[in-house]
Amino acid sequence: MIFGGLPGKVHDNAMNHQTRDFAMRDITTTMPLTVRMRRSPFWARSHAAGAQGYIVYNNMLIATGFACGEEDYRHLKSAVQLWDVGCERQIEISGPDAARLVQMSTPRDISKMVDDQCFYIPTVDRRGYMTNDPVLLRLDEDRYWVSIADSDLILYYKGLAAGLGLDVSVHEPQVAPLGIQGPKADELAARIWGAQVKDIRFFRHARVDVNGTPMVLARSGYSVQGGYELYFEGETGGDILWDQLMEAGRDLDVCAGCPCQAERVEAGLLSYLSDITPDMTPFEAGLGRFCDMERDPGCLGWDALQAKQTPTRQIRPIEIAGDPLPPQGTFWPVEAEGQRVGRISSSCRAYDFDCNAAIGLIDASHWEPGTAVQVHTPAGMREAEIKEKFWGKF
Ligand code: THG
Repeated sequence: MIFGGLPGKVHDNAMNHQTRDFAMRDITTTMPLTVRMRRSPFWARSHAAGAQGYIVYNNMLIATGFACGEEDYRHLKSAVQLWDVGCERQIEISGPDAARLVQMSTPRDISKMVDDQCFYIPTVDRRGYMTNDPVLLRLDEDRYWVSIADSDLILYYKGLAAGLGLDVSVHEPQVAPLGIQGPKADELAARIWGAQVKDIRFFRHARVDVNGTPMVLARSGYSVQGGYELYFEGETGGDILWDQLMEAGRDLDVCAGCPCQAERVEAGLLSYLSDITPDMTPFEAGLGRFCDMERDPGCLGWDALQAKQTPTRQIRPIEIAGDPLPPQGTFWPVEAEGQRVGRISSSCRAYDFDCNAAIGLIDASHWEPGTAVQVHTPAGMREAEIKEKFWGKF
């Protein structure tokens, strides 16, 4: 059990060994309640399990932690967690022009995608600037889900569809992904859906039966510990599935969790509007490997990107010296010889590597691995070094 020290009394329910009675704890102490902060079918269970804070993402609440940062991190790396990531909204694009419309938004060639495939795609505007970094799912040749990060990308698709008179439907379906993340995720998913789910390859998906309804289960997720995302459809029944997973995974120490800042920063998983901002190209974001620049696949920003293929600043892993740092609420300036050479957008204590790991956007003059720089942190000026690679799995 990883939730030692939390307020609230233990509710030793046979269905769910880790649910605690948080009925007395009112989220309105930190956030006024309103329907505009939408909540997924898993929110009530996730909240009852002890979510300690939330941010708003795609107009939905997403938890930011359950135990202390280090406990959440160690548990994610050793067991399995259920993540209410319903805020990863789906834009469903269907109809004869669906592939064409999706392709207009990304330089990654989607023409060879197969029906059970997922692609991580940079999406760009006509000038080649990042509008989002979604996971794209191909459901069939004329039906896609664009699983978005935090921006109103749906309006771009609706605008293009209307302006160009495309034969497509663009809408946001009632779909809320549930992350099943961690090294024991395979075992847990197999207990619920059968051993064949272990054969789903990375960034592929299959249909599984969820209490009578077929739903998409993909091998993907915002961690590098392995696992799945179940694209849960509908507004009810999330609590039933949650309880089934908790019960089936009791001996695997399954717990509620959420994307873990320390684990994702040390692995170099980027976050749109933190690490990637709307003034950046995919090349600056280090996402050039997801851009097909040999010939234009039909992306509206492709010509602009051609001219921007050699960036003058780029995302880099950075190690910041010294003790653990406070949480990051602003960009921290990066300097060399008193001149600004970049910014830190995300940082963490990389517990397994006993250092402060960070994601920075660094000018070409100082981005070589081994370069010494200084970072203005709320805890004072710190020495730092550009690294060759992110730290990743331990
Ligand atoms: N899952 C789903 N939708 C999402 C996210 C998610 N939408 C928003 C946000 N997260 C998108 N961000 C990422 C970032 C990285 C990865 C997935 C989503 C990722 N990247 C691998 C990498 O970079 O090595 C693999 C990329 C690939 O090979 O295609 O997994 O978490 N549903």
